[in-house]
Amino acid sequence: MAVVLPLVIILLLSKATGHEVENSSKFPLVVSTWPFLEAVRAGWRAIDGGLSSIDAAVEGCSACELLRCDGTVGPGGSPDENSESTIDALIMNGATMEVGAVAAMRYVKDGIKAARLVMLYTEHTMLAGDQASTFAISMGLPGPSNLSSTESMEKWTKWRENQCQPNFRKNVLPTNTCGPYHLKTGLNVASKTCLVDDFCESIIMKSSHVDFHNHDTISMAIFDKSGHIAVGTSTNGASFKIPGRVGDGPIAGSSAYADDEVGACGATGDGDIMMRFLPCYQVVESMRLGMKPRLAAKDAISRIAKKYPNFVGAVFAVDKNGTHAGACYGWTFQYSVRSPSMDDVEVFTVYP
Ligand code: SD4
Repeated sequence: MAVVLPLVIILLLSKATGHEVENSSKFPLVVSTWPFLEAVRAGWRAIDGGLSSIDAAVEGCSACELLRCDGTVGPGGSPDENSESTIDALIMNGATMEVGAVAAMRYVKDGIKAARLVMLYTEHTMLAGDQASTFAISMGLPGPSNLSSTESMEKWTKWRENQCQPNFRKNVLPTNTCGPYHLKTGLNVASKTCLVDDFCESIIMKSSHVDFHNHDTISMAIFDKSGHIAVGTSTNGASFKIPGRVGDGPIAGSSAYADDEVGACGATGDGDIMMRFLPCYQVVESMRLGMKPRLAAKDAISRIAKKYPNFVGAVFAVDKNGTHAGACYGWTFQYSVRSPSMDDVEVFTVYP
């Protein structure tokens, strides 16, 4: 985690949870993936101070972008094959279902603020790549900026020295070194379907290099005093991604989802896999049908695990009463909560 705290403090703040946690004095409420304590505090200060849930989610996620939480939020992390860092971000209003998102945005550090600009000042839902950057800058955000850092460049240099391994290519040659890559001849890729019982090597390989250290994201849900929800997500994605790759971060229903009538969800993990299942949409819709947050979270995660037994990911679920729970697969997950009944952020630990 980028918020580096002495272990003893983390342990003091940490609660192991295998069950649902009811929130006695409900709102406002902030829930976030991982022990991103400063981000949750920033979101809390904003919502407790009377900002809207949208603006508070922006404050919370911006704090993480500024701190470069875990090296995987904000600039300076997850270099792609060309060493460049790009940003995926999303904001969603649970009262109106409005969404703003930026995908693979270059040269602009403020992912979540750019997402809010898309939501507030366009009829679109998502802008991507260079054009997202141009839009964000034209609407007042600083840039163009270099999003690389010393750490991201060192990481990329080591990866090059390691013959560009691991990487996200499949069914191409060469396999053990850097590109340029070309299609394997004689391989009918289209006919190669991966049944669960007959799992493709490529899928196993792909998932195995996504782990706790190269894959984190902030996904934050904020309930204001009246229970209006906003969710926000920001990440620089996956290390050594193929340039142009968009993860689950800017996909509504995948990295986050909210509906004031039901509750909210935030996700983290292997976005390439998770976005195929819209796990946060699944969580919210399951809760709409009456599932408790814990079961809804577990169900969404198991649907993915059933098809991709090597994936790594987690979700938190919060219902409209503020009851929260998490579920994870392939790693131990922590999520953070701040509510009126707490003196400070509390961290909940969920085991696979
Ligand atoms: C992605 N899900 O781009 C994001 C990054 C992440 O924890 O880790 N999330 O795949």
